[in-house]
Amino acid sequence: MDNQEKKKLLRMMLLIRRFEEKLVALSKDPQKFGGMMIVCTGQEAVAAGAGAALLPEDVIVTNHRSHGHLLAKGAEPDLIMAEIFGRRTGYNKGKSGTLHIAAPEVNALCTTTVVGGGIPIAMGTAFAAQYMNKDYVTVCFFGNGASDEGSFHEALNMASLWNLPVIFVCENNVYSGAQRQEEHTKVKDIADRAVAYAMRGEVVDGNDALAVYEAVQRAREECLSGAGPVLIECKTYRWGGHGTADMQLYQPQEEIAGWKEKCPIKKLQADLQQAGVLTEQEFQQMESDVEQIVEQAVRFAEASPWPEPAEALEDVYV
Ligand SMILES: Cc1ncc(C[n+]2csc(CCOP(=O)(O)OP(=O)(O)O)c2C)c(N)n1
Repeated sequence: MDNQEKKKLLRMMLLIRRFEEKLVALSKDPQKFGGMMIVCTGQEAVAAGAGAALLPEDVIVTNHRSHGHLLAKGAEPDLIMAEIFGRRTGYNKGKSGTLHIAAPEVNALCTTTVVGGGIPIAMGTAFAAQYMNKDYVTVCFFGNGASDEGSFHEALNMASLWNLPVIFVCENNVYSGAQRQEEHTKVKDIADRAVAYAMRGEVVDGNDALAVYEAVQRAREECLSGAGPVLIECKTYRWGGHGTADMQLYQPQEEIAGWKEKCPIKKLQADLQQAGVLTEQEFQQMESDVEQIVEQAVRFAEASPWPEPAEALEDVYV
């Protein structure tokens, strides 16, 4: 990755951070949308690093913590925000809201909140690529909790059996809802589960955007050469609760503070500044650019029309 691309990576993490912070603020105002928001604050390096390693034709399948994945895949902040606001101009005409956004324009095919539900779907899109002889990979994002679901094991087994071009990216943020990892499995590294399916597994520092980028890029090459699939476990941390309604009583304050010290944005910013690649002024410009993008997205969403009730009957199968 050259220096310009590294700066883009940092900018993407900042955009995700500000986008999510805005949603948290808006969710406290019942006049806006007054519901629970599920955000990825603290985990930005996974979305940004993986997104930077992908090409437009690559597909992503994501889960309930999806906004960062969508932004990093190139989805438009305005259209994501309008969708979250339930407006007709949103990616799914206001029918998805925050939790089911699909942006086929950028091959973000599916957000599913069924924990583990996206994993077999990703296997399916990878099978389609292989069957149609197309050179794209599928990246599936899911949490550590999802790796306990039957769907994870069935999909990994079949993906391995058929050498499918799919990269399973487990975002291990320590928790699943209010449960810590050790309360739901004895397995320490989710990446070890790859061994059971004769697949390559790798643990990556999920707060190091460059490390995630390199791991996903490597896995992408393997997949395209027919040596996939790959399971990548990104060790990271969820700074907030499961959602904004969660009071985080089960998350020790010192644990949160310790992980904030390892902020993925601060890390890359410091690395680039120390290397003389980024000036303080450039960083501040980046901050102000992404803040404007987020403010513009909110303005766009708020100015957009609501769908008409009859539109609920459009775009349905039956
Ligand atoms: C099949 C299923 N079971 C339970 C839930 C409720 N639920 C939503 S998110 C969540 C926690 C998922 O944890 P993890 O997969 O680790 O992802 P994280 O939220 O930590 O990103 C649960 C249990 C669900 N949506 N689907």
